[in-house]
Amino acid sequence: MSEKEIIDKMTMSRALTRITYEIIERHKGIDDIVLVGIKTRGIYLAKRIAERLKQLEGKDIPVGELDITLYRDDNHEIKKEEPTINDTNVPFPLENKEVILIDDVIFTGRTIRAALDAIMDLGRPDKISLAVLVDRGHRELPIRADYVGKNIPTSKSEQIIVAVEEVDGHDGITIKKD
Ligand code: 3GP
Ligand code: 5GP
Ligand code: MG
Repeated sequence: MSEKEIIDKMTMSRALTRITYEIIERHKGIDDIVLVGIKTRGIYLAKRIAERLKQLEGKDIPVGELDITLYRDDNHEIKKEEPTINDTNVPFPLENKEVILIDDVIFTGRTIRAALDAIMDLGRPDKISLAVLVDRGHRELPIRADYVGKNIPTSKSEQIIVAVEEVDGHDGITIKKD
């Protein structure tokens, strides 16, 4: 077992700042944008992007939260794990808005598929985009991120540990190998 820090606090901060600039660049104005973070760490990343949008554009962008947990079906010989929606807190209308979903890591894409279902149940936004801090590969669905902090190729057995100050007491990204 080995753990190696691959992204430090400064690099992580710059990646979030770059994503924020990319969001601004791709929109004529950011008035129609809302952010939805995926629990747990996606929510804190969403809040940081909202802070940067405020600093750069002087606008308060709403931040909602989705809690998606793994639904385990262990009754079958083949273990099935599908992410399902546990809790939703998106206290603003989505009509005529562009939703930017924010997660720390994208892996199979199944969490994002579940998140898209949850958003569709809440309303009909004009558009949904996806921002992730890390794309570690291994997609099992035709889902990709529009904004990517870092592409980090991994093996399936490796794990990416995203630490955020608010939860972990420090910022940084570590790769854990068996
Ligand atoms: P997060 O909620 O901040 O995203 O699922 C609980 C935590 O475990 C997640 O934190 C996630 O970072 C981490 N994690 C690491 N690998 C996996 C994985 O393959 N699936 C899931 N669901 N979580 C993982
Ligand atoms: P999915 O496989 O659905 O794309 O990812 C499942 C959930 O687990 C997502 O919220 C994603 O952020 C998280 N996840 C998957 N792999 C990793 C990983 O290696 N590290 C971390 N930190 N989170 C992961
Ligand atoms: Mg996550």
